[in-house]
Amino acid sequence: MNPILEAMRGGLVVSCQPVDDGPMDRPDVVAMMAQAAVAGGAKAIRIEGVANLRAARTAVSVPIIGIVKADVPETEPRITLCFEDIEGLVDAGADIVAFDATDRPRQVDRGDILARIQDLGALAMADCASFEDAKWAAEGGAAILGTTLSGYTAGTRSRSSAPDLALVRAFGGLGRFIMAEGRYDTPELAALAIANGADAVTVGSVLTRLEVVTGRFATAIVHAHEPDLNGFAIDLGGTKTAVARIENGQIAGYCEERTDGAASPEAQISQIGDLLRGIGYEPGQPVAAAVTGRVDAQGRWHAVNRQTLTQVDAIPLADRMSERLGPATVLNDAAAATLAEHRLGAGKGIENFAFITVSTGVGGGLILNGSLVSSPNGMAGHIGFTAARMGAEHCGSGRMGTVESIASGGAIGRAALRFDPSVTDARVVFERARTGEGWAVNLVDQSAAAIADLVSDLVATVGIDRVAIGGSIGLSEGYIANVRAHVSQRPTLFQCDVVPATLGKNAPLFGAVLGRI
Ligand code: BMX
Repeated sequence: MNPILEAMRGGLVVSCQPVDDGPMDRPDVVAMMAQAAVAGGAKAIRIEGVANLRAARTAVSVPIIGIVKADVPETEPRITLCFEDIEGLVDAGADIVAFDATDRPRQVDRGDILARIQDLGALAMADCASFEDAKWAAEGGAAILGTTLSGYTAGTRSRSSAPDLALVRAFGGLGRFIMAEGRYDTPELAALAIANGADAVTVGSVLTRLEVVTGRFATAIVHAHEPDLNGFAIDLGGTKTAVARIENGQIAGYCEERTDGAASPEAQISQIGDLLRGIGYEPGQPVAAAVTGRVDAQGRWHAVNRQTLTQVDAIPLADRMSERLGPATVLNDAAAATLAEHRLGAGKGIENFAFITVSTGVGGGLILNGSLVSSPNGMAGHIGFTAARMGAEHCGSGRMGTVESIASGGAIGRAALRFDPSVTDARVVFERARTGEGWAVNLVDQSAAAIADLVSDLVATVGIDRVAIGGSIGLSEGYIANVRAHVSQRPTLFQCDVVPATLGKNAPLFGAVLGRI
């Protein structure tokens, strides 16, 4: 049993690395940081630079992991790249020397670096970005395998900003001391690393980079009046299913796939689970979902348009998602988008506001006197199922002549088949309309006219002041101008502001998270 490893096992390692060239970037300050960290319970410290390490060595007796960072032209690796640095660190008192163990090209081969560390009698810690790096290092005799570089190399940059717990688990089979390192910036995440099999956890910036931590607080305060937009969001629409990781109101991770409307709810949840894992989701974390279809007060999910989703009827979706993913909230996609456009987008500051999505279906949501209109049966806002003057078809809801049956992407695509059986979907109709093909121009115009009627109906029904239009059809080029032209032909009393939604395809994702608050 190596006493240095045993001294660290199950413990916290603090990386005392002040911001480069910052006011705290001095050996004496680093030594004080090390002392403070040990006083706070750190079992070891990680230090960058020979001078810093020499100073810290005199201040603490716990194991010290030493590195030297260097920016070498045309070289991606930065951590402990040459023999002189290793010798300097060991001479200064490092017990462990960490080095870049990735297989990226550099002047001194990583195998020679590893051997030199061992020759000098120090323990070698391999800073890895992948399982392959760790396997190579373990076979070379490295004592410690660190997940340090996951997310910081070209091949791993896309990985989420969450800590790479999967890599910690993967190192489990290599029979070496596992150091979880990289983005463990809360006590909960550090504990999660140990729970996932790490022998110790290294934490840096959030403990020793005052500028960085201050910046996070300062940013949070600047955004204090803005809603806390963080979390994993889901948008299950009639055509696409998207997931996103939202961090401080920004989409930090995103991916989407086609929705299979004929799939079972279980299969939908599995697809969502796979997509979420792709953006760093860990089972048990909360999710906020926006879904096409109505969601009643008991959290049950029902398709109104049974052509869009064929197997969705009274599904306790929030419960199912909570069982299979994490604590879940669910609301209708258009209602979610309405919330987002009202709080963050085109409806900001408007007390009586409506959002209409013209996409696979025609959905919507109403804000009256500043609040989202909802109903126990989940039907409130399903304005796509109101009657349209020109409607002559059934839509999947079973009702005849609805706005959805004439204006939605699904309806436009189906109607086009009468004119050209080769047309695949509404996008093709819009392309053909742009080239001036009469039948296509008419279908698009009919859709816009039906939406214009809907706008006037909303003014007549609830006195709406502004309508924002979104969705793949609604935001396509020239569509809103077309709607506005039709609205302007109505008596002024039945007109209102018609604007494009500003959050685009992300509106339901932001709204899902807002709907949770
Ligand atoms: C339909 C209805 C609404 C939905 C709207 C937009 C179903 C399955 N959906 O009117 O609940 O909000 O479509 O949905 O009945 P999307 O699929 O076009 O985003």
